[in-house]
Amino acid sequence: MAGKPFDTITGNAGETQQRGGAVLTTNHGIPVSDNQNSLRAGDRGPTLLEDFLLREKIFHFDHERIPERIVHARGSAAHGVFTCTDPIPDLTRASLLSEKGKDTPVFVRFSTVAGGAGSVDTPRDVRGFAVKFYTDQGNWDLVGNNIPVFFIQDAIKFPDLIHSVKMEADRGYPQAASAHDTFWDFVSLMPESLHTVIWAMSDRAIPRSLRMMEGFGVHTFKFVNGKGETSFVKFHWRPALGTQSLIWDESAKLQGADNDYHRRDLHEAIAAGDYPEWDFAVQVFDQKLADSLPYDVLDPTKIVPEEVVPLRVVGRMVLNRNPDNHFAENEQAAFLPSNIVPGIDFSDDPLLQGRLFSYLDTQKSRLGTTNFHQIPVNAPKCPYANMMRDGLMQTQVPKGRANYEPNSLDQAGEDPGPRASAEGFSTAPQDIAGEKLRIRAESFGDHYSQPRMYWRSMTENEQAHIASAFVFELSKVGLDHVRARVLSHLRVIDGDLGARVAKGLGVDLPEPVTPFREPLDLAPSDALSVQKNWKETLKGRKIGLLIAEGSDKAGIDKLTDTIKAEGGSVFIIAPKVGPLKLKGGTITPGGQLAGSPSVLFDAIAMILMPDQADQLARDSAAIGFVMDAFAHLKAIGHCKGSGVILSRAGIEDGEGVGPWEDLPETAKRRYWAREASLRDLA
Ligand code: HDD
Repeated sequence: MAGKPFDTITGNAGETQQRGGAVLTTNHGIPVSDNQNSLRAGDRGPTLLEDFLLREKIFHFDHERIPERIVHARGSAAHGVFTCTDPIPDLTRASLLSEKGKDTPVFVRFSTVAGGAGSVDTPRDVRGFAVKFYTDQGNWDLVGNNIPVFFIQDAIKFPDLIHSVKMEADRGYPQAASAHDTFWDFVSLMPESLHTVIWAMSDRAIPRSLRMMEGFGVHTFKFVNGKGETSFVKFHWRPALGTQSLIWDESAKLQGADNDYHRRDLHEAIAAGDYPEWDFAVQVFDQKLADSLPYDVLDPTKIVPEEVVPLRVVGRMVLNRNPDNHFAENEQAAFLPSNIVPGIDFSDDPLLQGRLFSYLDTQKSRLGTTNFHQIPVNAPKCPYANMMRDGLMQTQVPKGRANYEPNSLDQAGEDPGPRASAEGFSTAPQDIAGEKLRIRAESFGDHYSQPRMYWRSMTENEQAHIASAFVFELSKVGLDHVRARVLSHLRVIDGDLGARVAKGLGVDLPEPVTPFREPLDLAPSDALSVQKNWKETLKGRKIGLLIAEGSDKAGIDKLTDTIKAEGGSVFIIAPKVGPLKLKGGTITPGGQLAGSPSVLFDAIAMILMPDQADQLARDSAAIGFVMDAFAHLKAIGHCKGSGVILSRAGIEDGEGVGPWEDLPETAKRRYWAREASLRDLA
């Protein structure tokens, strides 16, 4: 029997090419008649060099990638708006903080530090928190992290730090992991890193969501008001959903279940209108207070606890728009700590001073041109003009003769071009005297008091997570002397910490190092603990609901509606992904059980008919679903029928495990106390 005619354009029997949308053209606007076939000599002959359509398309594709960022390569981004809620013109003349209700557009990029652009979202790592404020006085980039301190005190050590944490030089692994010899070798020899390291070993380094991270400007900056008076300031972002973290086993399993866990979560939340929000707070203090502290506020390995200098909330940021294009916006975004606006100024923090050079320099090698500021995501939204001209990829067409200054072309009646103004950025005057030296200030010399304060501010469960993270990481260290040197530092931070990590590794505790300064017992700060500040809410939380054929639709609807009413979301999972006949209707599930493990959710529920539950009780995906939820300290809601799955997994009713009707309440928490009975933490 003869088939349909063969289509010489698509190569499909009987299919004609789909047409619609705008006319496809070359990059030079020439309309294209065939985007499926290259130009050949004869229907089976060689391709012709004259095929400019083929060559242009392949040429462009061959050059699609640009160098990824040397650090923070993997990032997720969003647009939004910053609103001033409490103006502080007495402290700063920055216009974005000058008027209540004043809106400033922002672009934010969150990132991991160590992994490449294609690495997973949930390794143990510091997270970047970079905000570009497009203010009416130019762009202010607050390029911070989700941890308020940094590993090193001087920018000259940055390449060494990053080389040590990234893939080892000879073998090219591990990717996106600090658990290897070279990182811990560096740490053990650089005790200034210990404060950031203890944060990185805490649950802060495995955030549940980018929406649930605090952000910090890290360095001490300066505010300058209209009278030229200065004060010190530290910047903080506080997530409206509260700070929430994963636990280690969960984050490791997420690396298999969904490489894009954080990126997807951010994108989906914004697409659903569930806009992520942060309060913007400042800690402002003067030189007198700085002088009274037992550490140096110019040292980026130190925080100023909020019990010492309280936070003042001055604004709110809402992220309300996903990027239209990942490359154009996220990949080409260029953040520069040197982008600062009148009213804000740098401090002498030596790490910050080094950063002021590095970021501008890096953009040239990544984006290839000094005109990277003209890329839409980087361009100011206020007018900008100067005498800088030309360069690769210049897209602006300045008019007139004046491209130098001073000039007197105004006297000839021509446009003389832009001029500096007294309102412009001016550096706050500061007395500086001293010898020219390469030296580390003695006031930067205490590396143990603040890690000790951090350790002592944690809950018991958080301490167990920290000690276990040290055990995990050091268990991957093959060099005994490196491991021993780390332990000799840990016991100075706190005897209990050192002993627990040594015990967890099954090694002897070495002699302590002798610190330059005897550590102080600083007062613990409750604000540092994630668990002590947990927000009991369903907002932003995602419940995985396992159903199967015949499940009760009324129950499913009731649970879904209650959770949604409180700001949570429900994802329906079933053994098969096609439409499902239920008691009382049909539902098309969001995911199949094997591809929707419980690590993807904050809590789970099961509404199943007994025969379906019996069948699932023989399926390892269903057993794994409940076992992991239990092991990850999540709430589990079940119906009578689904009890058989729980008993097969050895799970009994108890705190957080009970009838599905209780789930809207129980799903607001994690059950930390359950953990001691589940795994041997250090
Ligand atoms: Fe950095 C990127 C944050 C110290 C050199 N850094 C980068 C990003 C963040 C941070 C969030 C990603 C920005 C984006 O999303 O595009 N960096 C920090 C913080 C630091 C810090 C909070 C300490 C307080 N960085 C630091 C030092 C140096 C750099 C000391 C070099 C001397 N950082 C860079 C860089 C990057 C960068 C190599 C890579 C890509 C880029 O700048 O644009 O220049």
